[in-house]
Amino acid sequence: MPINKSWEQHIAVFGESGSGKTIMLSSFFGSAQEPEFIQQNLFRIVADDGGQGNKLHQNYLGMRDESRVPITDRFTSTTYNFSLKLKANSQPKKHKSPFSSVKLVWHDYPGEWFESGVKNELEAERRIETFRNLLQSDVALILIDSQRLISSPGEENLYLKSLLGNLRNTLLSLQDDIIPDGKKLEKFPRIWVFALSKCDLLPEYDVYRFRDLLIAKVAGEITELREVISSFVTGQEALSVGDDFVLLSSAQFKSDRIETRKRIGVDLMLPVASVLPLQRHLHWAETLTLPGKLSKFLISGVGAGVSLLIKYNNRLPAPFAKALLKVTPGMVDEIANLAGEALDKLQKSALQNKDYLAATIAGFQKDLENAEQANTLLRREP
Ligand SMILES: Nc1nc2c(ncn2[C@@H]2O[C@H](COP(=O)(O)OP(=O)(O)OP(=O)(O)O)[C@@H](O)[C@H]2O)c(=O)[nH]1
Ligand SMILES: [Mg+2]
Repeated sequence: MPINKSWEQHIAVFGESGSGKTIMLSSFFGSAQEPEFIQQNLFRIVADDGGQGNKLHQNYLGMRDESRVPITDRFTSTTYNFSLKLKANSQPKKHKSPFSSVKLVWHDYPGEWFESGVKNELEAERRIETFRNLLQSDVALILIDSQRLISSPGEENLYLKSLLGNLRNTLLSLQDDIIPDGKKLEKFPRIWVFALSKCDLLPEYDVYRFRDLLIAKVAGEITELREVISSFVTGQEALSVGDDFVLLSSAQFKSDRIETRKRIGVDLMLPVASVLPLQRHLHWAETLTLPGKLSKFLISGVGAGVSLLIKYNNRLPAPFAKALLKVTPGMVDEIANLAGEALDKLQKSALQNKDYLAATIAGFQKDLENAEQANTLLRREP
């Protein structure tokens, strides 16, 4: 199996207008420019488009220093390309990473488009184009806005139903353009995570309460959404819609100030975009009877991450590339699901070898574990 030279993970974010998408992105990028982030991590996050990066950073600084929220950017469907630059490139040759780069591509789908549709032909074309682009994502986030839940006490179900109904209808209306010949897709976001945005407004919520709210109010709509999504893809069993939940807050918004340090879940976006699909895809490839091509596809998409983890597992022969070819999905799954002490060991060994990429991936796995322990993330059982 060839190992990708560049490991590129995409994430798609769906949320109605005002649900907090732009601020989350600004908080994600801006906080990564803070000295403490740079000192604590083995990588830096750089925007491929400097102008776009500066704009996000400026948004963040406006919040941090002047308690000012950025002006809304409705209708601007934008893709943001970030590169993870590893700190040192002084790795000994034998530990050189198999990749030249790691990238995160963030697709922002304008909320207006799924609330009120498009206004004209040109916008319709842009919408299809935007949607095609974001199909490269393994993970899609659906934002549920805490503010909207608060403003309709006792009637949360109306908001939730309309949100999920809009998303479902948007997908249906795009179907003929996305798969005109009815030929189903291998590459499509297969993990749809529910995210409670602005969760600082609902401090009494943990991730279990958030899940319970959705199941109690809109279990039927979630099933319908899953049906629509599954009508796009091959291997319908390899799909997670509403099995994972996360709490998000881009900052703590107080009446007189915005505390950008008090973030929840924003720092999980990299692990959610990379390690979550890695584990899930491997598990599917191992346990489901899928068309052979799809199984291969699911593994190859995340092969880059797997190869790093295999490299640090002593039971497998080096070089890791060879190991990857030989390894059975069962073993791969076991490695990708290392937890606790075993994960610490892997991270330590990677650090000793100055393999900062492997150490970073192991760190991401730990971040997911920690968030689960803090009840801000709930992943489905494998
Ligand atoms: N309490 C709180 N408020 C937030 C948070 N994030 C965003 N907000 C508020 O929500 C408003 C809208 O956020 P945006 O990020 O602009 O929303 P959007 O999803 O990008 O909206 P469109 O661009 O119109 O699709 C902001 O002006 C803030 O007042 C958060 O984490 N907590
Ligand atoms: Mg926006």
